[in-house]
Amino acid sequence: MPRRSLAGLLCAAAVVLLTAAVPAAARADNPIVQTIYTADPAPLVYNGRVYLYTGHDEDNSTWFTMKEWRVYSSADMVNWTDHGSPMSLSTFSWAKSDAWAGQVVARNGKFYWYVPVTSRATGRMAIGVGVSSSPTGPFTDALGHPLAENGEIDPTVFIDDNGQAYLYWGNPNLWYVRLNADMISYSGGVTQIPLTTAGFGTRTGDASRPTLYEEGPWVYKRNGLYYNVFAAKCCSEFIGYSTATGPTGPWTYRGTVMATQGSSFTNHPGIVDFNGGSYFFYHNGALPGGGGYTRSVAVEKFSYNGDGSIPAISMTTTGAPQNGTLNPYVRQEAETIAWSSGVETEPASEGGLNIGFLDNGDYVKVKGVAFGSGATSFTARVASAGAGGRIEVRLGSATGTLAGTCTVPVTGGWQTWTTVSCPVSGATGTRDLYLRFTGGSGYLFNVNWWQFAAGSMR
Ligand code: FUB
Repeated sequence: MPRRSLAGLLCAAAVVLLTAAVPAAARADNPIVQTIYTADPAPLVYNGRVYLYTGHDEDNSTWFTMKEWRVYSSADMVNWTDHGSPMSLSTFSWAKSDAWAGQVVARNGKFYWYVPVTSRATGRMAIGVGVSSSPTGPFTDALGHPLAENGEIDPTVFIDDNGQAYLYWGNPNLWYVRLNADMISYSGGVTQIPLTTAGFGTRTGDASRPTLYEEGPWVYKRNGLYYNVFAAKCCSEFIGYSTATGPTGPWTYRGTVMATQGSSFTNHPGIVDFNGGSYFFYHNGALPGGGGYTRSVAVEKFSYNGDGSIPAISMTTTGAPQNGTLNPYVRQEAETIAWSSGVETEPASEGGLNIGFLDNGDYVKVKGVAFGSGATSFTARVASAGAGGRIEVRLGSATGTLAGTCTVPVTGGWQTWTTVSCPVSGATGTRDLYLRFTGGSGYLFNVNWWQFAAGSMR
């Protein structure tokens, strides 16, 4: 039985096509995830890392066919660790379909994930809440029923300085409730935010929707000003924003954050500050096979203007600059990736994920690896029920300087793990690391983690 699904094969083929189309020197780091299609980014800064919550567009989708949500995290904005899918439609027994755009907020040592799904009982979109004690899950249904249900989507949650939390959502309208401190109930009624042209701009050509507001609100506060960044106009969407002096308005339309671009007719904003920089997350159709229903999340760094306004931001393939470096002398997960070609991820029997479905020539790029005065050996945790093969440790590009080669044996199972080591030389300073997987035909092996050492090999 083939291990890789047809969808997986198509996805991998798409990545290979992209690799062929992009010369090595111009290797891009946007979109953030190359192993699957992702959509609706929702970043959260917690404990020195950025956690990125996304939806998952199924391969070959011709609608927003979405069954699960995914989590990635990074300490440097370029190397992202895949944490898999800690929440899916099956988390909510009352949900039928449509694992669409949500957001996670942290409070009281817990993580609350607000998501829209279609209710099995009513057939309408409703807002559910997942809860976990870890930002990477697993998440469970906090309520066993919707928190709110009015047929509308795209929840965003903001906690004000005084502790009052607000849940906003809506398409075609815009609503909010005041959440209680438990984050899973609310006080007062569901309130509709007036969609005035002063507040949300003027849309032409659609009498039923006079303002630009479409969906995907992202509400936050900066320097005493409240921001509502949202997907505007349809279709194709652009990203616009409004500001207010209070969390419930009145809102004033402030203009465009990201103009329509990027081969997806939707876009979806998420904004955070991290280590002194500001970052704008969005989605587009940049991967091969990508489009309106096969989207990919991406990130750009930006600076607010002096008056607090947001500058116009364009999509790039280079993405945000690296914030710091990566330490190769501690265990690094193989699924920590700046860019990859032909690689997929899956749950590992030893915990976390492993990379797998590796064919000859597939590779992972890890950016800005701080080797310092030099590494002398490379160690990897590997498993193979296939052909086995070699891990080529390369620097600068997938065909760059060969610093070492580790042989991977057949271990008798795709989750039967062993540790291999090999000497390396020339890995000094801060370099982009490429782990290139070579061997015969078919799937070669899986990799769970890797680590370099300095000093003499034992
Ligand atoms: O991903 C499904 C829907 O598409 C989201 O809920 C909207 O924001 C749009 O991105």
